[in-house]
Amino acid sequence: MTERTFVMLKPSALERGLVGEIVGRFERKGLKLVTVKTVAMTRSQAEELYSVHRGKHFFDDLVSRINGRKVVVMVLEGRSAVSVVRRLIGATDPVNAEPGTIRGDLGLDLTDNLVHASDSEESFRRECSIFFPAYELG
Ligand code: 3AN
Repeated sequence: MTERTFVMLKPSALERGLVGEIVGRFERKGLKLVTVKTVAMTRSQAEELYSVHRGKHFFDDLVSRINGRKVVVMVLEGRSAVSVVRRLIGATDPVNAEPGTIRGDLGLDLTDNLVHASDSEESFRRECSIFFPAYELG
């Protein structure tokens, strides 16, 4: 089923010059870029994006490490895009991420693990609306 998913490249992906490498992997897999932009993350956007983790021990660190920094946000489209992107990204902790995945090949830090991607259709709708007004989604 063709679906859409939301992806955010974390600040380290921009700082390390890995945007092309990561977006290239999504494109080579066959996913289509619906829209993409760079934004300076606000605290309220970060808190909303990570709202499911509020109360966890790493929540404050997660938000403060991204607040005010530049990220790339995008919407990708394709067959089973939500699960396909999650598999391309790999396990949350790059130590456990399989070689061949983005986190497995390109990162080591747990909090700053390069990429965020929606884990369900419901998360996609909520996360996408934090960064994109409907008219930008075509
Ligand atoms: P994923 O990004 O693989 O969906 P989630 O949703 O469990 O993983 O976690 C969201 C983000 O929170 C992760 N990308 C990572 O930056 C951070 N995170 C998750 N678990 C931990 C942890 N145990 N310690 C520090 N940061 C964590």
